[in-house]
Amino acid sequence: MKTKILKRLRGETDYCSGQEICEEIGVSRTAVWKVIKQLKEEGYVFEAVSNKGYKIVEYPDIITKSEIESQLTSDNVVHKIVYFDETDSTNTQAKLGAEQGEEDGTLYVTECQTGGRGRRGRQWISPSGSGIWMSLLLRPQLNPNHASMLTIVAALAVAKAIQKEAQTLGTQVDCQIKWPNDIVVNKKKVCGILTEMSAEMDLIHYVVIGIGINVNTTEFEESIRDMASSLYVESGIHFKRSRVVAYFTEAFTQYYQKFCATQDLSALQDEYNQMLANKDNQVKITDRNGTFTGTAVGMNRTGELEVIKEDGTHVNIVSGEVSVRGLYGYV
Ligand code: BTX
Repeated sequence: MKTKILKRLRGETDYCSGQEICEEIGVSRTAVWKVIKQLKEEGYVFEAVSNKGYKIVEYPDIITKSEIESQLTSDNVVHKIVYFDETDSTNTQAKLGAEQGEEDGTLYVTECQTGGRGRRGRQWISPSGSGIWMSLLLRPQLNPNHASMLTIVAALAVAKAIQKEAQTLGTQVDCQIKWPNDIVVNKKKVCGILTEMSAEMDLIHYVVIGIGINVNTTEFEESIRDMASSLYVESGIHFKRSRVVAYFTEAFTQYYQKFCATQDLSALQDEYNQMLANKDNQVKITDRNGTFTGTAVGMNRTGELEVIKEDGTHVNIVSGEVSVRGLYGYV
């Protein structure tokens, strides 16, 4: 009910009377009044005029269930939000949910993670109040070998969401993707993605795509200060986190549909490569066998990074146990 009332008020530029809301949503005036009281407590600012009704004039920067759900379109891949004020890791919660039968298209979101995880056991620092820490549970009908491409689909959707929110705020952010799935602004990491899967040889039970975005963060721990940043630090503008989440779900829905139609990245490849950091630049590749340098050409339709080595030979780098860096730093 809270989501419905918020959605109704959000869509309105004019005043909306309590009576109208009651009739449209089918609830009592007391119920509407209670929800409006709750919303005020959460930081929504209302203008109320007698005989006209209510209008929201200010939205808080929160990422609660109703704040996000009230912005989702009906054709969205994401149709349910599970919200925590604090949790260990939204990936862990999404996996638990999946094991207990939670549906495809559920997005787990939290204000703060106490055990945020990066890839290969690394830590993801997830303080309260300034970031987006979320995990999308999907049950795709895909060959498990193709699931890692979903990370790329998500990276592209995050980049698009950041650009769209910047546009909404009347600015621009030069957002790039560091292959395969870090989002960078001005060569600094503002987002990381961790995809986990439960599958058999030829059947995916579920995939969890965990996304961490430093949105309005101003302080970074010593250990990541050199390479990490936030959208606020890089643009000087406060981004509305719930809108970034909503834009992400919209972009993800579009890209995911295209990806599922071909089961590869052929329809996304050009857009991805336009945003590829290091494109046509020298990169240093480190894998189990050592390090070599080459020029990054672009991502192919299966998600590999094509690199031309110094001796002119072409190699396709598969994500996983490999690190790609710029010659002089992280990008
Ligand atoms: P990654 O292995 O690429 O990045 C982890 C590395 O990034 C760390 O070792 C550290 O150097 C650096 N780092 C840690 N925290 C941050 C940060 N806040 N900003 C920038 N750099 C940082 C990337 O792994 C995958 C991250 C996924 C995070 C999401 S949040 C929601 C979901 N839940 C969860 O536990 N993980 C995912």
